[in-house]
Amino acid sequence: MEVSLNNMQKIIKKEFCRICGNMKLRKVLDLGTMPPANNFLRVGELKKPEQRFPLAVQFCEKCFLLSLCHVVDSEILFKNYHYLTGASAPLAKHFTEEARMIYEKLISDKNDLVVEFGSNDGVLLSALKEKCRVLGVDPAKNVASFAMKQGVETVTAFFSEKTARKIKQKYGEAKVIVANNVFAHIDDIHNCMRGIALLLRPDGVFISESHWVGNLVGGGGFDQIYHEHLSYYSLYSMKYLASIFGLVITKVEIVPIHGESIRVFMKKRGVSEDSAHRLLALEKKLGLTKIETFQRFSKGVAENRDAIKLLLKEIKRSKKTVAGYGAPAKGNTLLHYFGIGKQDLLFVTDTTIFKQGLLTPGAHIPVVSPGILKTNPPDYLLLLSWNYADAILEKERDLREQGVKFIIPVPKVRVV
Ligand code: DWN
Repeated sequence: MEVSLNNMQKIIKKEFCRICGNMKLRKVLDLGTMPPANNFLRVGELKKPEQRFPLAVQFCEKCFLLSLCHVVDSEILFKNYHYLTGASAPLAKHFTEEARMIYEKLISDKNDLVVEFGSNDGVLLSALKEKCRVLGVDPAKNVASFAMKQGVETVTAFFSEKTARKIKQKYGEAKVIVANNVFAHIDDIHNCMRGIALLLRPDGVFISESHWVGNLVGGGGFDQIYHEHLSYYSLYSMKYLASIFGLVITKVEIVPIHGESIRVFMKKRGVSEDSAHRLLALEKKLGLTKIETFQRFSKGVAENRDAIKLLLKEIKRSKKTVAGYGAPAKGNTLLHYFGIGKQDLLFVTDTTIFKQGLLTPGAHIPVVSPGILKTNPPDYLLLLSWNYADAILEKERDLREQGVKFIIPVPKVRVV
């Protein structure tokens, strides 16, 4: 896939595995070229050419990491960010519960320091700031300002060995370091791990939570593949990475967030609990160490694409209307790869104030406040935020009783 010249300086082809250095990576799914999934546009920006980059994934048969074939410059992806953790109530609840666990199980002194990188709008650290010292790290100034308004001190920078050194000099070592939905976004993961090892107290814990590759190829959806998500972690690949830096994975949980995410606890010393051994056995059983699993997954994605396009065609033929529910980043991968655009969806609703009034990247579908559903509901809603289906279907019970149908798009399309 040739990258146009003016994009060359903004994207590199990843020729080796970022964890183990293996050069023999094998492509398993190619989603074509598309704009970055969180690059929502203002109407006035439509005149400018929209940046599009190749989106494909490759598998490492040495450490079993699934990763993007290309890396887009992180300044393009993260400097002005439209995603707010707090815009999704179930997600805010999840991280508030994680903050409680950190306080109850890992903090023993008010002077203990908790550092979160990729801290976004500070939802997690806000729940801890009265209990211990907290510090956020996030490169997106617009989002970090939200956190600072909540009283969460935030360093507006990418987390790295250099950032960690500066934090250690100013604040001391961290008892807990947290990285939620950011570990998968980092290209130079070795530099990041050196920063963690440098900043973490000898008795400290590093907690990383990322979308689990078992969900990507299982009950979740291919649409979690987009330019921000450079890596798709299994416990196998995480364990390989930790071992390079002398860290031990002492505990692991699969949490029901973003489909299913893997939450890993790493320490400088300790022993692995049974949870780690059990998940490794499950990953082997699911075939997450075999390329054939990912090749089968790719075939299923193409079959689902055909099924969704047929459904939308039938709905259109019956003169019914469809809109999108939620404008998540992943929704833009799904819209692009499935060829769904303004001709299919009237609008997409979203609770994120940053996104309302903008247009989705590429398809340029208007993002509107969910209030429109009270006055002008469509016949069908394509649930692009499928990972919150239970909470949303409950929240929209009235709409459903009026006869509005929800289309759950992945892993296999169904109407509820
Ligand atoms: O790594 C990342 C993943 C894990 O989270 C980041 N790159 C950004 C983000 O990706 P996403 O945008 O796909 O995440 P969400 O949390 O699935 O996005 C949900 C979207 O749906 C938000 O924009 C908010 C919206 N929403 C809504 O409109 N009504 C959410 C809920 C729960 C609702 O009721």
